[in-house]
Amino acid sequence: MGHYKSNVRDLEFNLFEVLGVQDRLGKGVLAESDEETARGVLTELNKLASGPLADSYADADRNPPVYDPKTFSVKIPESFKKSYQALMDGEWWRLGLPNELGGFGLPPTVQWAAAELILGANAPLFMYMAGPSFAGIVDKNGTEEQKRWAQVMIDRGWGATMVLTEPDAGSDVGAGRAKAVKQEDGSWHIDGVKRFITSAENDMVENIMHLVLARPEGPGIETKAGTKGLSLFLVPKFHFDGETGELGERNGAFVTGVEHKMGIKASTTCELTFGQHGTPAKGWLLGEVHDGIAQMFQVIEYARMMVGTKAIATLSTGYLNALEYAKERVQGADLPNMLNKAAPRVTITHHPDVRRSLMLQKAYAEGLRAVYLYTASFQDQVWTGEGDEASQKVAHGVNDLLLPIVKGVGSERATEQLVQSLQTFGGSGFLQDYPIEQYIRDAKIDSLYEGTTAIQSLDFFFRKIVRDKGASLAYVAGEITKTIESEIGNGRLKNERGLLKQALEDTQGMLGSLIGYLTSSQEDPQNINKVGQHTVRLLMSVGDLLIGWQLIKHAEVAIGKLDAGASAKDAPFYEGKIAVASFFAKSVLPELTSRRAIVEAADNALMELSEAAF
Ligand code: ST9
Ligand code: FAD
Repeated sequence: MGHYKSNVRDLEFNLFEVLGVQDRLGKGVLAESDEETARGVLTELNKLASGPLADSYADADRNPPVYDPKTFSVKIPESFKKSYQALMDGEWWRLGLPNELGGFGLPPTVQWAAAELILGANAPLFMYMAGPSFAGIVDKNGTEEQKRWAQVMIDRGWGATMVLTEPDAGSDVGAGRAKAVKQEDGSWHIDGVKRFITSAENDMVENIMHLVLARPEGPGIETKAGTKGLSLFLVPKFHFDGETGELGERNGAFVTGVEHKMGIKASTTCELTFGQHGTPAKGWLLGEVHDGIAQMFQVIEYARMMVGTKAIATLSTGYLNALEYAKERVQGADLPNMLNKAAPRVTITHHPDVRRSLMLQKAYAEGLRAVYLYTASFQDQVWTGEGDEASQKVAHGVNDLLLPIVKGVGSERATEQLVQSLQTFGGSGFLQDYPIEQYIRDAKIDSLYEGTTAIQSLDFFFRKIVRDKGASLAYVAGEITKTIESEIGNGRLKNERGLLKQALEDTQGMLGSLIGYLTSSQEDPQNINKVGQHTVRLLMSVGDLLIGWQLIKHAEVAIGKLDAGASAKDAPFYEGKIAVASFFAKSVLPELTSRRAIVEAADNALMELSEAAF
């Protein structure tokens, strides 16, 4: 058996029993698909993920890609190449494409559910497969000529990268110094050094299209500071014939180093140097418009959803591995028999603390899955274009609001709970005999790249709540209130709904305080630092609120199924849904009350302290 333990049952529960995705299929842009197609995709991909994709997971970690500085090239381990080939042969890169570019005609909910399987089995494979999805963005924003390039990228299976970060410009992308100088032939020469660029070199694809942010320069071009002065350039590794895709000369974008790192070692993290090795790095302005940061955010939004889903996928397989181990590992006697030294030894699932930890892992794994698929259900609406202008606006807004939750909360909780999965294994978890230590190393990156958790929290508060005037948040709060005020669960979820009500009030209380500090910063600018100290706490708390809410909604569906007479195979699954909702409501949601008190009592002592005192 490979390392990857998927949870297709729970994916299908979310899609077909909770979100009712099947009702959207068979119409409009989804005309070609139905429930059977969607279930078929999950079944097929699950086989591939658990077998050929998962096969190289450990090997590519122990024998990572090797960089050759003489040729600026990278050798990917053979085992990993085999997995990648299996993914490409199945044409799974079509999943995220719109119909006109050869997509499967499935909505984002199904796309992300399918992505979870690849991401949980071997995430770097998914990242190397970025070419077609990034081609979709080139197609959407490009000139007629660039739209043809997008098709070439797809047809020839090219790789692609997103190139923002520089040594002095990480979170602060606007500090980037790479420049682009306009040439007479309409192209641009890119000059500068970018770092930490994922997939910028590998020997699995014939060409790589780099999507590069650089600051344009030249006669008649106004140079602007910050992110708004950046433009997005298409910079291929090899020049190519725009019609046939046939490769030409090497372009001057060279990988000048590959990082040695803690995890996701199969994924190359590259220093990418433009125009400094005797060959100019030629690029073309995307869509002939200077709108780089907004264009790049189309890529970033996709990538943030991917990163959150990756983290959640890893937590899920971590939990299921821990669960399997706990059911078999015999150690100690039942607590009620602790004084009887001759009492029979039991499996560790009999120990209350192991049960507590397993149930918390389950809550975050299944609760976060529910949150990312709930988020994707708004992407479905955007994808199909259904509904009037107002409901489209809501769908866009709620998706934007929830992305930092999926990415920020998903990554933080996954890392934290994967440490608990390891704990379930005792000392054995520390060994490379089990996948958990690699899961922890591989998932840690998720809270760092695509904007750190602090950046997600600032985005959440300032852009997604304050700038949105609370509209999207009010929509979601309204949905939560409907659950609180409903009679769902035939009386069985009354206590849980009460706890959810308190959690909603506590989160609203936290938000109210932060808005208060923000407003008062107009008189005392230092007050904004009170906001900055607590935005991560707010983000994590809203995350817990949403998880608690989704789990209760799931419990409602489960109660209905059990009341209607679920099969013997399904009954434990539904009972687990009710148990996990109740557990989370009783043991996590009450923590929001103390977090609210902390936010309400915020002061600036931390900010007034001298650095020397740290
Ligand atoms: C990275 C890559 O880390 C890691 C992994 C890569 C993997 C690649 C592969 C993945 C895909 C695989 C696909 C496989 C396909 C298979 C298919 C299966 C389904 N939303 O607030 P302001 C824009 S990459 C939208 O003033 P500052 C907006 O245009 C590196 N737009 O910002 C705005 O203008 P306006 C990642 C947003 O103070 C403008 O920016 N690096 C948003 O100037 C300025 O906004 C980072 O993520 C948003 N949320 O700059 C950087 N926010 O306001 C993190 C901003 O007029 N740092 N815009 O609309 C930040 O995000 C900063 O907050 C900052 C601040 C740079 C935006
Ligand atoms: P910094 O920005 O220096 O942050 C350091 C610390 O300060 C963090 O804790 C951060 O949260 C905090 N901080 C910074 N600014 C603020 C603020 N305003 N408020 C509060 N806290 C703040 N980049 C690409 O462009 N393309 C890629 O493909 C890519 N892939 C990557 C792959 C890997 C493996 C890694 C490690 C990085 C990758 N990156 C990529 C870069 C990644 O996006 C950045 O590392 C990330 O955005 C953080 O930037 P930084 O490392 O410079 O940290």
